Amino acid sequence: MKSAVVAVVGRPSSGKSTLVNALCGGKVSIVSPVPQTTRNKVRGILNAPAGQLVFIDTPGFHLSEKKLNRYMTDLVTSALAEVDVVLYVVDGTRPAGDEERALQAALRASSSPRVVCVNKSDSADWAPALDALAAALPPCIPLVVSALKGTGLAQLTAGLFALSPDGDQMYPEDYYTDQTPEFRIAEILREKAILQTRDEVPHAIYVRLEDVEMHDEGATLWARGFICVERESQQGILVGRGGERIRSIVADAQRELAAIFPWDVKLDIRVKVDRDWRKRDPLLRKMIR
Ligand SMILES: Nc1nc2c(ncn2[C@@H]2O[C@H](COP(=O)(O)OP(=O)(O)OP(=O)(O)O)[C@@H](O)[C@H]2O)c(=O)[nH]1
Ligand SMILES: [Mg+2]
Repeated sequence: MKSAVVAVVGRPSSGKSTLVNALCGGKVSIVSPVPQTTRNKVRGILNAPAGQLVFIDTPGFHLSEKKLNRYMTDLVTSALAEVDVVLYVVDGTRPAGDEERALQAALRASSSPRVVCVNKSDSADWAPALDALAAALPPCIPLVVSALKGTGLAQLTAGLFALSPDGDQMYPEDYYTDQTPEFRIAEILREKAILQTRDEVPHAIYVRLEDVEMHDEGATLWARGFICVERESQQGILVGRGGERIRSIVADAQRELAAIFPWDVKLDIRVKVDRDWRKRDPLLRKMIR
């Protein structure tokens, strides 16, 4: 049996989380068109006859002096150092810029074996990305996948197992993630809030749950907490006219969570201002890991 921890890295919005979800056969990590959606090391598990792969989805590698981004980039760098195999995901629809080159430099410095894939092969012209990659990271032969359509995944999995050491499985076979219910509730709420807002608002959101309890003799999972934003104007947007938007966000989240968990899910969520939270080290240290 093969067994490996695989760090999934790439620029923001290259499709890392979509790919991890497709590989693990369940919703492991939240997805949106907004860059910097993933903020944590999110684990997803793939069980196959060949063995077990534990994926660590990571935040998009983004060069920025902002505190939150620095914490997230450090997380990517630390993930590169602690895994058996690296899966580098390139967005085939976008030309490589300084950021892609900086990440490639970090990959060249890492001693972990890697698989490179060009994603989004279902759209646009991705062939130039292949040549650029082969030149930047020799001797790699990039694989071509579409995380959205699920194509190329068998070759990708085979390539990862080929580089994986022998070993016992790290998680029971029926697990596809090791996340706590609290983390999954907070993340899915954040995804629904991101999907219903625009511009700077998605980046200003975080979710803080105060209580998570079982009710109705174990039939209902109940959670109370806050969607936090940085300013009153953002609070107004998230609440919406007469509370319309927050109700819609909570309804979307409850629907998805009820499909994930074997319980009915009830959320009691308010919108709150936590001014300049993205500049506070103690909060970021707790949140970004
Ligand atoms: N056309 C196409 N779109 C894709 C594919 N994979 C992902 N996307 C889209 O790309 C956007 C970003 O996807 P994510 O999976 O959130 O990307 P990510 O790399 O995890 O992004 P960050 O967490 O922000 O770094 C979403 O709108 C996805 O639907 C693909 O194979 N084809
Ligand atoms: Mg992501």
